[in-house]
Amino acid sequence: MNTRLHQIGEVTKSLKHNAAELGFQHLGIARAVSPPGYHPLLEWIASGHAADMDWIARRKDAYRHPDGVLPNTRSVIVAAMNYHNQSPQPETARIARYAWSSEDYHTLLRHRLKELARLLQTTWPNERTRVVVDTAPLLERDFARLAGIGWVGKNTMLISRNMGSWFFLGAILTTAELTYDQPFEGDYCGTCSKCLQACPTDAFPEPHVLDSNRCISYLTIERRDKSIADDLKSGMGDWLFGCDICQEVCPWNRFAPDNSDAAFKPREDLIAPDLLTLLSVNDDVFQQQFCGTPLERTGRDIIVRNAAIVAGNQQCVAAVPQLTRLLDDASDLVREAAAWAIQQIGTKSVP
Ligand code: B12
Ligand code: SF4
Ligand code: SF4
Repeated sequence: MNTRLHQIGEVTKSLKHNAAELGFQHLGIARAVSPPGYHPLLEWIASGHAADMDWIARRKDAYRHPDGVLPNTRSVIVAAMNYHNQSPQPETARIARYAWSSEDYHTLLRHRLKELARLLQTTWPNERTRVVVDTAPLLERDFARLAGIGWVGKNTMLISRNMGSWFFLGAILTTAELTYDQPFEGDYCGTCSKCLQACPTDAFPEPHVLDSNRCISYLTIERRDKSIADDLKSGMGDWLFGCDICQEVCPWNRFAPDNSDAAFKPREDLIAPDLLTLLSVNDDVFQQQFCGTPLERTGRDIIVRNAAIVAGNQQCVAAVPQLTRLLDDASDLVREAAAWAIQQIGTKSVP
């Protein structure tokens, strides 16, 4: 066999082996092509479904091909890391499962992918690589499908037949050629539509399309400078940060394996956050408590705003003293949410 081809095969094998050692459950490799989801992405943006996430539209040309992220990319290596943990969800405020551990997943995945990329750099020092987790203009789920990891469910999640959908994705783009996996063909959702029916805010205008304006994950994490419409505040229910409903109801997640990796060990105060404590945090306490966690990203004001909305939805009478104090908060988003919550508690407690 030609030496170069042999080397490509060996490096591909080593990448898969090293990925497993680094805690990735699946690593697939796709050719760098213009992704089939590019036109759906443009339609999604044009329909306003990206809401205020302007950073997506601003870079829409770069999504056309991985070259927009790393010029002359030949291969897109996609890795999946399971974050599932069986811990029961509390009766109180809820944080999405992906955010239960002390470390932010962007940092964790980037670090491990960089370690993996070192093999490419040492074998082919003249080739370039770039590690991508979330923030680059790359349709990660589309490339995960092209790399054979799974299919895009009606809830828009990438689903694997072995792992369900409780996993993160990350990618390494490289100018090097590798051995490619077959794209995942087929759609194992069948006639099921549980996720579409279960979404409390009707965020799916149609299967495979999510309107971020209505998604609790967007509302609790990304919507940081505008108020939330009252019907959506009610739809947020107990969700303080993110939302897992369209994954919890998915039959493919029924037997999802756990990840015992110490990096995903959940923190008690994130599995079961205390609403009254959260309503009282100031910036300093927030920083001390949540520095390095996924919650740090939104900052204190947004978490307190969300906590006020949850208190209103739960008609939590015990929260009224804190909510009353929040009527004088420096943040107008917090003041507005506190006023709404007090009104909810008042309205609902009248027989
Ligand atoms: C913006 C964003 C969001 C937005 C918008 C989500 C969305 N559905 O578009 C908001 C804030 C709402 C969000 C929420 C969540 N997110 Co998010 N998010 C992203 C981000 C940064 C970009 C996604 C994007 O480009 N959306 C635009 C749409 C058009 O693209 P898409 O969702 O990939 O859609 C593709 C398919 O739907 C397909 N398609 C379109 N039409 C059709 C039609 C048919 C028939 C078919 C088959 C396919 C198809 O083509 C599209 C383009 O590839 C990605 C990371 C990344 N760079 O990819 C993470 C990412 C998608 N999020 C992730 C996670 C974990 C979540 C949450 C579960 C967090 C939580 N618990 O709260 C929720 C899940 C909500 C949901 N059901 O999607 C993971 C998903 C992992 C997985 N297994 O799929 C990612 C990949 C981050 C990561 N690095 O791990 N997220
Ligand atoms: S994450 Fe929650 S709000 Fe968003 S689409 Fe899924 S069920 Fe609906
Ligand atoms: S709940 Fe059903 S329709 Fe929705 S993603 Fe899972 S299998 Fe597909």
